[in-house]
Amino acid sequence: KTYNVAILGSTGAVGQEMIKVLEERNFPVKELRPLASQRSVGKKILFKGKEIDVQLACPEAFMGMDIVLSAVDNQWAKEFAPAIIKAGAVMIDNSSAFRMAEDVPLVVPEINPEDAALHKGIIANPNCSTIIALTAVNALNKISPIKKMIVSTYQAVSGAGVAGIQELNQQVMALGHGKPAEVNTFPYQIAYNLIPQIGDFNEFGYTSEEMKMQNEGRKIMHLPDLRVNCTCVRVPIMRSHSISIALECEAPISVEQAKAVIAKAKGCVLKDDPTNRVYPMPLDTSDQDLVFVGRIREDIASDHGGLSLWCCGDQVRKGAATNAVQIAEILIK
Ligand code: 2RA
Repeated sequence: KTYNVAILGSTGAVGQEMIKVLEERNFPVKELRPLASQRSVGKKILFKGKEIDVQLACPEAFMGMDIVLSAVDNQWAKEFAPAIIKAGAVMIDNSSAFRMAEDVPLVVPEINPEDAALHKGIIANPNCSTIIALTAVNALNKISPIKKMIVSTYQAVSGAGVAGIQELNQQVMALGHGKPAEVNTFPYQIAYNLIPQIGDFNEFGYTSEEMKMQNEGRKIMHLPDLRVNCTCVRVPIMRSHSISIALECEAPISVEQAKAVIAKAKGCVLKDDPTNRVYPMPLDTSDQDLVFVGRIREDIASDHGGLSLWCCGDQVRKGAATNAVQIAEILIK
């Protein structure tokens, strides 16, 4: 059986990667319909060696589609969701618009694939840093439910799309030639800098990005009492997010056991031999789908047998496009 698949936001960083991943994973596509805003209409995308015209994203554009991979912002996701459902397609949405909605499953295929079947027309793709962090700790959660995580994220500029990537490139080039850096996408210059703000702050001093780790983690892992203290930082890295995690489970897990289960965990690669300088680094995880995990050690500040670890994963792929295509693969099984 083959399927008609629309890519909503087909010219953005994630939309382009979705098309690439569909081809790489040989997803059974009958018709690929790349959709975008007016300014991109007429552009061509390449799929399986054929050039396909980008069409205007409008309600009628979803007619005849079986699956819509959506890589647009919250406003457009909300705008088009009714038409997508009315057309009888399933929307796999990368925005945060529907992630916490009661009747919308939030799915990381390695963690809670069974939730996908509960959809009522929309399945939400979790936030990129949530996907990467939870994929890394999933094997530990299976041994003993995670109670608490202290997380720091080091998020690539690709999280802000093509504009973020272009901004870092422009700044590095300009500054290298004694010219001024242009600052548009991020609050401050990102080249040679770290910005401890992604999203808006709430009344407790946490950003919307930081609250996602707890809110989405609770839903994906079915841990309603999970507590997460997250600090999200934008770093001058192109594509991979890096994440530091200190966690406590209901029962202590030894470092040896943690390494053994993570080495076999779906979606993970254990890169943990620090005395030989073997540990995850963002340059190593770009352009592939696995989450590299290392620096696994006892948390010496924990009174409850906690562990610390470090992980890296490609934000555009496993953090967005590949996770969405994996959800589509669950749907057609
Ligand atoms: C970011 N997670 O990194 C957000 C959206 N991709 O900017």
